[in-house]
Amino acid sequence: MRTVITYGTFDLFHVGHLNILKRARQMGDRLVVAVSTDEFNLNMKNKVTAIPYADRKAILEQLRCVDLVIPETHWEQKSKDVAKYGVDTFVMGHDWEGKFDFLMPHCKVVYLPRTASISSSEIKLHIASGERTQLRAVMVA
Ligand code: C2G
Repeated sequence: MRTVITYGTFDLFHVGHLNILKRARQMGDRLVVAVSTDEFNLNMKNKVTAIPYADRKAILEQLRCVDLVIPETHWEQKSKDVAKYGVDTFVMGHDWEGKFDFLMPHCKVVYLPRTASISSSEIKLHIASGERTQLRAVMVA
């Protein structure tokens, strides 16, 4: 059983999140997703999530490509998670390039290209601007 893990907030779920989760799942037989709690986002990422942790977790748990959702409560939990879940591959978007190379002795570390022109903050700005256009990002197969 090849286990893949990835981490994120997944606020205002969008196709950029879906793309990385689908691609991560294709790298193994099981995908574990560590979702940042509201407290972790506020205290450690200085992010106020629009959607509460419980709802972000419920959405991810309904995706065919996600097998298990766990909470992300602190930066340092990754090494323990890799051991606890028998992780073979750790996946993140390339905006995190290099930041998690310390995991390399324990598992494969893969940084994937981000999906262009979509992010939770872009969605918030787009709505706040009153734009009558749509945010168009590309879904990968
Ligand atoms: N992502 C992407 N394309 C986008 C937006 C996000 O590929 N257009 C990826 C990010 O690179 C990340 C994942 O989707 O791998 C989740 O993104 P966020 O919810 O923004 O999570 P982040 O704030 O990057 O938190 O310990 C790691 C952190 O929890 C990651």
